[in-house]
Amino acid sequence: MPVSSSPSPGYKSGFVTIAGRPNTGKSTFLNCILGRKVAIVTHKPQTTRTRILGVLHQPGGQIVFLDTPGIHEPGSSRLNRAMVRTARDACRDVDLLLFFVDLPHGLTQEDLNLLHSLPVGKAPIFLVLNKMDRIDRAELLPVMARVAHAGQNITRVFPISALNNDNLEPLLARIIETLPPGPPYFPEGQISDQPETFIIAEVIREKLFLSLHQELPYVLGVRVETFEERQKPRGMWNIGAVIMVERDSHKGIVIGKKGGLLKRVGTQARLELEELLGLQLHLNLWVQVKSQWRENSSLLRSMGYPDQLEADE
Ligand SMILES: Nc1nc2c(ncn2[C@@H]2O[C@H](COP(=O)(O)OP(=O)(O)OP(=O)(O)O)[C@@H](O)[C@H]2O)c(=O)[nH]1
Ligand SMILES: [Mg+2]
Repeated sequence: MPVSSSPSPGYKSGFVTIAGRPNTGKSTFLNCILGRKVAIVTHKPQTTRTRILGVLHQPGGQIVFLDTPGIHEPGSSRLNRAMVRTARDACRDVDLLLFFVDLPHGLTQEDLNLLHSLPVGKAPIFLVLNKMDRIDRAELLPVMARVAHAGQNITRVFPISALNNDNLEPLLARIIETLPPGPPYFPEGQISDQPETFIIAEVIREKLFLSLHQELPYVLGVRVETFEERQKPRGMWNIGAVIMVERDSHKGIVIGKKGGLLKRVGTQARLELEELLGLQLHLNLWVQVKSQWRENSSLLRSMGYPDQLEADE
């Protein structure tokens, strides 16, 4: 529902979904465009697990971005199926799709198959070739030749570097141009719709993703159990968060020798969250073994992964 029924003449607004394969830089792009971290980023695929909303307020319009989990073969877990379904569903009824491609990997057949399978209807598609800082100009030519055969409703192609904020301005200008006239959907100042407890859990998960290897990042989840201001001293907030893992052996690894890994992750998360939230924090983390947590729909919902699980039940 728009928040104002009488926007200034020429004002544009609309929903723009950011989709593509994992690790193509979708969340990096969203954070860069907003100038604020709303989505966590790691070098590992499948970092984003749910739809992340980010609102960009511009003088001439409002862009509501939906960052999505990278679309992958979902395998067997309910969490992964929900991730993929969430991403696909976020492509429906949008005003524009930004389809992200990892430029150093080229525009692969897998990218094209995925693009053709998305339920975008008649919405225009911008192909965003990200990570151009990692290739030579000459390497762009074969990719552009392939784009010509990509078909679909691709109306524009943008080589960019989300990491270096390179070439984002023309992309932004074209996005605004493409959106329909309409009033803003969100009030000035609102950047996202995620509760603080969600971003807290996500930042903790990001630090865990960065510190852990092999399958461990994928079999852990974080849920914030408490987030409250202390009576004394006021201005200090307590956060209690549980890290769920699937096996006893995982628990030991996450805690680390003499609790070292957990302590390090806790400090990294706390420092970042203090800056992000502008609060003084005391962060208490503990690890719990819950063998089937990725299959448990009520647990998944309580962790902020509510989208589209119903159809799976
Ligand atoms: N060199 C380079 N690296 C980038 C660029 N954009 C993103 N990255 C890196 O690519 C990796 C993945 O970035 P994310 O933003 O998490 O990618 P994503 O598409 O959101 O990944 P999923 O959430 O797993 O689907 C990170 O290590 C980023 O730093 C870029 O323009 N250039
Ligand atoms: Mg992401």
